[in-house]
Amino acid sequence: MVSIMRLENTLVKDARMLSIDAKPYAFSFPLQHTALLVIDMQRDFLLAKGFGEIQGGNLEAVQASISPTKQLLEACRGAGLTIVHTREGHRPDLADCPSSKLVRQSAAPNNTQHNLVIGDKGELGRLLTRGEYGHDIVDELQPLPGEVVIDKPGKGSFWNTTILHKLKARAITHLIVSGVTTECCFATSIREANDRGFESCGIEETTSGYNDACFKQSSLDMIHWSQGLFGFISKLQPLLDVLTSLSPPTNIAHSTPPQTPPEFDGDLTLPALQQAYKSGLSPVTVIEAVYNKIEAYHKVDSAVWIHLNPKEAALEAAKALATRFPNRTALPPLFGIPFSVKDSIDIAGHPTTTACPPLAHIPSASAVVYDKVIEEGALFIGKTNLDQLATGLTGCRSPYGIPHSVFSPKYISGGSSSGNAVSVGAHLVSFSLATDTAGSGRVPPGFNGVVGYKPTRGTLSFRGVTPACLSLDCIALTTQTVSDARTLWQILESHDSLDPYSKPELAFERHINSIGPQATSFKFGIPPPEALALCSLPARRMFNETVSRLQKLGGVLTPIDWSPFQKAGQLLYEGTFVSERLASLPDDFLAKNRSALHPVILELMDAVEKRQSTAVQAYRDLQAKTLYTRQAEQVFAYAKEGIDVLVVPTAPTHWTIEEVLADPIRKNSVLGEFTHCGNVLDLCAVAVPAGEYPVNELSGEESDAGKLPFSVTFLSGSRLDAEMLEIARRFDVHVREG
Ligand code: TIU
Repeated sequence: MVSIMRLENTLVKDARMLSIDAKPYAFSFPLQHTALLVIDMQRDFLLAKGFGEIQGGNLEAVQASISPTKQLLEACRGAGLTIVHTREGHRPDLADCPSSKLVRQSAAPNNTQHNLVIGDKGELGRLLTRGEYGHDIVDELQPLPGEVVIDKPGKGSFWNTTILHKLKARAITHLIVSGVTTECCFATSIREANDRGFESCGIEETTSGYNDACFKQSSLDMIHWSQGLFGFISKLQPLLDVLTSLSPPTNIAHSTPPQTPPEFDGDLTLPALQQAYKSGLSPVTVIEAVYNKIEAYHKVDSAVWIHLNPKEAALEAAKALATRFPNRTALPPLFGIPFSVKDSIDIAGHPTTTACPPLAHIPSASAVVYDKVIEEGALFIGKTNLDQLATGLTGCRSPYGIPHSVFSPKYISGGSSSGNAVSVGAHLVSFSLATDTAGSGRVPPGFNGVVGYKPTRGTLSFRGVTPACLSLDCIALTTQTVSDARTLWQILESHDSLDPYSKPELAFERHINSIGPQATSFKFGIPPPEALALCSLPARRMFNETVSRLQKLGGVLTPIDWSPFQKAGQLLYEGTFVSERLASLPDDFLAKNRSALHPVILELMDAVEKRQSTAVQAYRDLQAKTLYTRQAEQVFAYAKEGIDVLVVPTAPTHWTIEEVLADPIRKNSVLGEFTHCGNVLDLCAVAVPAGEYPVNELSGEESDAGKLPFSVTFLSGSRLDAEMLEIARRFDVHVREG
């Protein structure tokens, strides 16, 4: 009973519940988890001479729905809801158009109506064809930057689209539905949403069809019939009343920028900067502040950056951005957000070193992920230090110096993405683009009090990055909060046909739990005591506290089989896979560059060569990897005993720089105990700050002042990122709010 009450309290705090009069009974929805779905408000369906006129003739009713839909859209934008627009239509080559859809209606024996079919040239362009004027949304309801637009080939919004994935990625469980036509795409979409676990409420005045007299009422009645067969139906006014009554700052999106621009308060998290920019803050002010901080931090740690973008260049970019987006109510999601980049990721015209001078070059094209964040308005600050060849978890293997933890000059920053994590942890930038092969995107964030997210491999393009171990590499995101990591993930995620390891865009997705205790309770597993024995005393204490915290958040501790995770981790360095680190380098690279390599990297690579691993051994390892991957899938299976997330300490302990320098290889391998398995088993993972402990609890030296960060990593199965991130986000918020 107590735990249910606690759960409900967390729910209420986390997600404000609103309620409106509806049929068959009041529709209650958590603001933070609700999206507005605007279906197919395209010129083709609403304007004369489009596809709709051929289909149904009477456009009066559908046109009358534009104005109420605009009211609804503005109220939802003002309340900060996720907005999703859909457009029905097909690729210009019609490859995604089934023949039935193309032919059936025009094949009717006494057809006089369907003389033009999909793809034929009409007065608004080719009918229902992507890229044509008629296919786009009417002027009044045009999407704003950052709003989701789903191009769908079917009547339903879910068939052959990424909508379910995008809604889950934003932790949406409830939908407010509008659009045309009631009998067709509106009704089909609500039925599809119902099967996927959503709670939907259709808004009467914001939907209509070509035959309202006969169909509209029955279509709506079918949705709420039998005490809510598919969902809810409400009038517009009650919803407008509740949304517009919400207090600012959620309504600030539509307020006029004040005459005096706000001061920059130093908060670099995405929502804080987005809000400040909407209120008129200049990106130039932020860039000035960022460079001042970088200069000051250089005195604390001079090993963070390998290449800083000249301040003048960053200021120019900030000014150009302000000119490119003069309308502060329609800014792209990363407008003016400062970021750093691991120096193994290419940026055209800037050197890439991978902390290995013999590999240094100036690329002519940028990595796909870099281009995407720039496209969305982010501002590049500099390239950060890393363990040479992105090989290592310590941050002590670079010819450009040893960055230290932002918590203490004695303690390591972690690697290989050392500079990334320090640049975010020291609040020099909002986020950093990193990589993760064996834990490089998780351990450094863990040692610097920030978030490190490694999406499922192949869901973000890896093109334009120097590989460490290509078949296991992936992009990782370093941020202040899980919520920021999730926002970036959604901007960056897409299939890249030129990246051979890129996964297909569409995958089977589980249903969501939108209501009841299942919506917030989850099952989690942890490593067995034998595995945790490797941890330092404070790490064990903090991990136990994490388990209690998760239980307070609705987590149910569930026993698991740890062996696939442990064995997969061992495969990475104790087997043949480490040879792949040599595979991307020229055959004679080691021999030719011995003097230019970091001594620890040289020792490692020499050891790999000396092993003379055979093809037979490599195949055995590949077979073992496949077996452990299947076994791990069972742990996360969609079954009663399956868990939602595996929770582990990000690293077993936090070494001093001195300790690592004295024993560089063994100290490094300890750090990977809980990260190595991640990419071998095709998992997703996110490292999240989980409190701090006194340095002397670890060192045993009374005189050691200060604190060190503790971090836990949430892991889940391939492509279960959305589910994992939402649990991690709730944990993150809980820790921050104490
Ligand atoms: N009525 C009709 O033909 N509609 C469609 O094809 N699409 C939508 O309803 N959007």
